[in-house]
Amino acid sequence: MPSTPANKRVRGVSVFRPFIFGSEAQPFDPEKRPANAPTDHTHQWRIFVKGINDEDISYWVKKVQFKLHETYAQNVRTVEAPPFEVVETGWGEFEIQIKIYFVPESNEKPQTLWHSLKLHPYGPDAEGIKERREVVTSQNYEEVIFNEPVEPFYEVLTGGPTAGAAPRAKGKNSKQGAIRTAELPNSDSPKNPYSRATENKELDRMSEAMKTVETMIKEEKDRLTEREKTLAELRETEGVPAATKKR
Ligand code: SLL
Repeated sequence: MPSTPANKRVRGVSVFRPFIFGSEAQPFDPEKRPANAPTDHTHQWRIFVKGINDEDISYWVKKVQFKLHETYAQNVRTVEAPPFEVVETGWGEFEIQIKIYFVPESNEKPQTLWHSLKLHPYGPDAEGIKERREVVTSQNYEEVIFNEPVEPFYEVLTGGPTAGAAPRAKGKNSKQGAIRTAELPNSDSPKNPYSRATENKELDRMSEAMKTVETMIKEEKDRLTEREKTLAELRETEGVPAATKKR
């Protein structure tokens, strides 16, 4: 059987994979500070890259490199296996560079993202959250799109051979077991806020916002027409030519 060519691209096909990246932080409980934390540290935090609903992403992510602030010893941390995360303690917020390396079959360059580590609560009830020493989460939903992936990677991504890249029935022709997809769960759960339901809510919110903007534009246009009318009337009554009129 001929082996799959390593560099042949699956033409006309894009495969996307969703993931979440972000941080969680919590102030130390004064009663139980981590024994090895330096005295100026105030928080424990975690930076992570993970699948939606904790889905395993290691079939397409080979490793993740987190570049912490230079105040940290060995500030470049590479995580070769899931969970792709770094747990640390500290006192300050900073930007973390996240570099996602894809599996070797992908033939793709690593992708770089940035995340602002948040230690302090923000938004409504920030004070309450601080007082109760609740976890501060700052995370984002992201999708990586592989345009025309090379054939071996397409197989890794989808769990099946390309077969002309046509959609196949579940399990049919599958060399590696289950067909893989990037579908979101239908509804969210306390652990996972990213679902079709949240996506639909977001779309509704956006179409509401668009309606509001359209109304605002219409009102603004009406006001402008009204002003132009007043201006024309003034010119008429004052009898001053438009070009020379001064205030
Ligand atoms: C700030 N620009 O001033 C930021 C820097 C640095 C954070 C934050 C401790 C490192 C360590 C730490 O939290 N560094 O002691 O290992 O807010």
